Amino acid sequence: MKIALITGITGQDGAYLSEFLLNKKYIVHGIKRRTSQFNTQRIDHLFNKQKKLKKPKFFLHHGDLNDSLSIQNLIKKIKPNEIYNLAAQSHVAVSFEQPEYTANSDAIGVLRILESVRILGLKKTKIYQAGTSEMFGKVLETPQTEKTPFYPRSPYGVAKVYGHWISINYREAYNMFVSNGILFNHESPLRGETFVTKKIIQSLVRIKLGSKEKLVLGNLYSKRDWGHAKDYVEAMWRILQYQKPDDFVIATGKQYTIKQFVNLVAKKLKMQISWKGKGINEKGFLGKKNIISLSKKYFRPSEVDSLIGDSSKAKKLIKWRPKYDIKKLIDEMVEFEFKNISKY
Ligand code: NAP
Ligand code: F7E
Repeated sequence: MKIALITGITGQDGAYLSEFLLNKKYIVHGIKRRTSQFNTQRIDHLFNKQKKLKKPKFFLHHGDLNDSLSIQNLIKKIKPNEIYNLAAQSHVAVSFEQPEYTANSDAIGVLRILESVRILGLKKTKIYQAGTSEMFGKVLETPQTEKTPFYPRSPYGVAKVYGHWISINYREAYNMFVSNGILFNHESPLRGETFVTKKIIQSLVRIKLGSKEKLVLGNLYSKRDWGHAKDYVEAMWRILQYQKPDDFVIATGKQYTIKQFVNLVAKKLKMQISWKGKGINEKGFLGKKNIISLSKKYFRPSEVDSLIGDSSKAKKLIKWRPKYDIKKLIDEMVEFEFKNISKY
């Protein structure tokens, strides 16, 4: 029975990956942070189900990527076959406000895991590092592949570039099995509420149900390649099952602007939105009612304008195929909101 350790288990991907690995009969350990209120909502259903079994296979431990000792002690105790390093301060806009914290967890945190595995001499432990399309930033090539040079545009992107290269360095210097996934944006009903897809869907569903609120956004014209987290965690697992450590781009190969995403959600909700005005004064109307406006608050000091990935390598070598397209993703996210939003 394989043992997996997931950092960032309380996040979107951590929840989907836990479920995926439990279904594959793994014993799953996860690192969660101590918080003043419960932060395990995304995985409680898995935990409660496992708790009732004679031999539960799901365990949570307190720890933090910014605390070397907690990481090293846990790895020593668990001796995992596979480590999925998903923990990160993952919000790009927040990384401009907390650059040092972001670097500590998203860059040096990776080093802490690699060093722990190296010092402990766990030669068979495989490590997955959660890399991101944000490393391509101001893109130097379109579409982006494993060979496209990086040009990060945020403290988050810069920290992840360190994580990427230190993983390759440990692979080459110490012959460790360390693989990088370079994952493009992936969303789901479990997506954090401050990321743009979830924010748009939650707000438009509330407006559809009669809320008087306004949806306030930033840049409507950046383009993203959006997939579903369920497909992407399967890619993480496939990456570690590949015969050798390697790096893989995971993307759908299709891109949409934020405005197109809003229009697709509105279409699903049967809301006819018309757009008027330019620049920061651009507004979205439902009939005569202004329901969408822009605020400088949500623009970033430096933006990533356009991302679109080419996953040919993953398709060929690890046989990864996404099952969701943007329509299916939006359908699932919208339906989830209707089920979970009761009253406004
Ligand atoms: P997420 O929902 O924001 O989850 C991040 C997780 O990391 C949470 O469990 C969080 O704990 C934990 N965490 C944050 N800082 C930590 C620290 N210092 N020590 C320990 N745990 C910490 O992110 P996600 O969307 O699941 O993404 C998973 C990983 O993939 C991240 O590394 C992200 O940067 C990367 N990634 C994401 C995407 C995407 O589109 N989703 C694309 C490419 C790469 P709390 O619950 O306590 O906050
Ligand atoms: O922004 C624009 C914003 O915050 C997408 C993380 O998972 O994916 C994610 O990073 C775009 C940007 O995701 C709002 O300016 C407009 O151009 O949903 P997001 P992200 O920055 O692409 C990558 C791959 C990761 O690795 C990250 O961890 O939408 N935008 N208006 C807005 N964005 C937000 N959040 N809020 C707005 O109101």
